[in-house]
Amino acid sequence: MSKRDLYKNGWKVATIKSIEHEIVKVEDEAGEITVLKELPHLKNATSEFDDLTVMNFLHEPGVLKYRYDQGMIYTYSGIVLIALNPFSRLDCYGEEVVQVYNGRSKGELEPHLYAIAEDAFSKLRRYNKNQSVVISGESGSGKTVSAKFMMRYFASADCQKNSGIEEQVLSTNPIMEAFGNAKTTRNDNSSRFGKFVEILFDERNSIVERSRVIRQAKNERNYHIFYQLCAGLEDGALTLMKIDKEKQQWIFQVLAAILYLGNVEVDELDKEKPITRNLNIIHRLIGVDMIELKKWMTHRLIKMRNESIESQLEDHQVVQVRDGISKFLYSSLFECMEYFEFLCRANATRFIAVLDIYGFEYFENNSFEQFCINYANEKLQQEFNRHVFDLEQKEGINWSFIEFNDNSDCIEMIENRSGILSLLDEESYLPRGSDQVTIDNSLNKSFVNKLYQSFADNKNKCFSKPRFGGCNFLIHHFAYSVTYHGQGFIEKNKDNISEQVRSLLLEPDKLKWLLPKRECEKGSKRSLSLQFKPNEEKKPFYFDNLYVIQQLRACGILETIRISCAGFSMLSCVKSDDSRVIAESILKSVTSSIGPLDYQIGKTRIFFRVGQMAFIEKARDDKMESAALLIQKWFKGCL
Ligand code: AD9
Ligand code: MG
Repeated sequence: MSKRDLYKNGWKVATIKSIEHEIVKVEDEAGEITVLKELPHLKNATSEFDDLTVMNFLHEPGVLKYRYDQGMIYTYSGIVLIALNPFSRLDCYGEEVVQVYNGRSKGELEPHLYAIAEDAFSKLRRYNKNQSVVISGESGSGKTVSAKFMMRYFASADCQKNSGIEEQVLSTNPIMEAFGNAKTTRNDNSSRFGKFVEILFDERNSIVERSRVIRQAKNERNYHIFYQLCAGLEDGALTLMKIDKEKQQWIFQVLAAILYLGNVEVDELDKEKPITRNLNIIHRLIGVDMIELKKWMTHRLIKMRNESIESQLEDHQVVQVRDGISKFLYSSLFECMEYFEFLCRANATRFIAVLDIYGFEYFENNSFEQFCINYANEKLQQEFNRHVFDLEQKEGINWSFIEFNDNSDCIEMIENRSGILSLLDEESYLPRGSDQVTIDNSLNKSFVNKLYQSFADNKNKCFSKPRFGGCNFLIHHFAYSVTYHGQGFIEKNKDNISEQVRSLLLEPDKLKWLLPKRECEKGSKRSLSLQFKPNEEKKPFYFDNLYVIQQLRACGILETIRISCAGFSMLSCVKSDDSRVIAESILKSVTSSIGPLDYQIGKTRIFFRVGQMAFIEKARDDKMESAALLIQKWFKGCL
């Protein structure tokens, strides 16, 4: 086993032959000897764990590979469920499996998404508290598929009481995906919007990636809906969302108009030329005034103190306006679809939320879209850290301090008052903002130069200026370091259209219904602020040791396990001193089964060692049941 081999494979199984003077000799299965300067990770006696927290020797887990090779894609790691993408259709999601998990507590059965769903469902009922399931992972790792199975579980569990919900919840998925997903080089069905679905109670927030409408990277595609439109949509796909025929027709017309807008060339807009076929079709489709549209695609109004003057736009600005209109129309349409989805759900007082966002991504060329997506993932990771590490450490619990991958510096660099987003906004709204390194290198004129100045010169550890900078800059994210190409950031960030174009688009009846939410934003200018080789072919059950390790490290899985092993899994809330005393006495009363070392009382929470919480819950259920029996008996006696 050469060191190179080891590096390439992430880990290898070997036997320790000798340890002398801090030199360790190991022999691999092929009989090759390697000399190491430190003790390697020790292999666990068995790999038959379904929760990484119970392993004796904690290291990047061969357990996952062992399970994956046997077709088991789910493994617990304390409160986290790790899912490995099988890239193969599994038969473990059917209705009969839903029924098996229904009503069973987590840990009773094989790890599964349904167990997590059931856990959330039972906590919602038991504590009458809203629950959230956060799904994180790189692009293509399986978040959206998992979210859909979760929703299927909730829908069918809910079905018993509330029939019809399942059909509504699940039927909206294909439509939202048609409008919000597209092929990228990492995922044929990549989400370009973040989705926060609240089941039972309803509200959501999402932002769709707009620039895809006008431009796609090599080997990528526009939103699925455009291809479906061209291929001839099936009749009535939108009917389930209760969108009437007339509105459906308008939706298709807006989509078609976006396609025709893309065909409009700058020279067709020449003042001297007659109205072209493309503009004519756009007019027929969405009813905008052709003459006015042509005028405001090629001119802008500059307001002086007492007068306004129209000035001719340069060619590249005309293209920007044209693309801005497409992006505006598409994102309005997307918001509208969400609104319809919202309307077709029932209202309730409690919810289980499922968050499925666009996963962390990096390509050969990374631009503003990747920056926004990775920033969102950075925030999600921070939330995870806060939930799992910060919270427990702040409770003043007595365990050795565990270092974790704190990404707050990176987030601060992006979002604080003089951070990347502020600099981008500042540059975007300067009359001469430039997103290219200026030839004379005059620093303040370029966004990227401003970044170099603010972060590289100050040696911010989350930022680097590449040796051959050009317009590139490097951000060291929690998951990977990503090189961004600064060109295009400003144009994509501006993402707004002029007052004149906006009111033009709001005029026709065919568009008015589409834009109600947008109208309130009127006047406020808001900005939007490696090659990928492993399993690129999406082969079924292909396990790349190194790549899996990398992903586990990036999201701090091992640190979570260390906390759970060294310490305690949460919780239960302690509100006041009184309840603290009560909780303490309850715990003391059950110490024949739970020892004093199995829990610790923090400032606002109680922490239990792994497994103890389930024990207490079971004890409570037993007590409740016997109390119920007693009451029934007493009641019968009275009768
Ligand atoms: V992105 O961040 O939106 O680009 P996701 O959402 O993480 O990404 P997605 O859920 O779309 O990835 O999964 C990618 C592909 O992996 C799917 O199209 C399936 O082909 C495959 N996949 C993922 N999970 C499963 C699964 N549980 N069973 C079978 C799966 N195939
Ligand atoms: Mg997705």
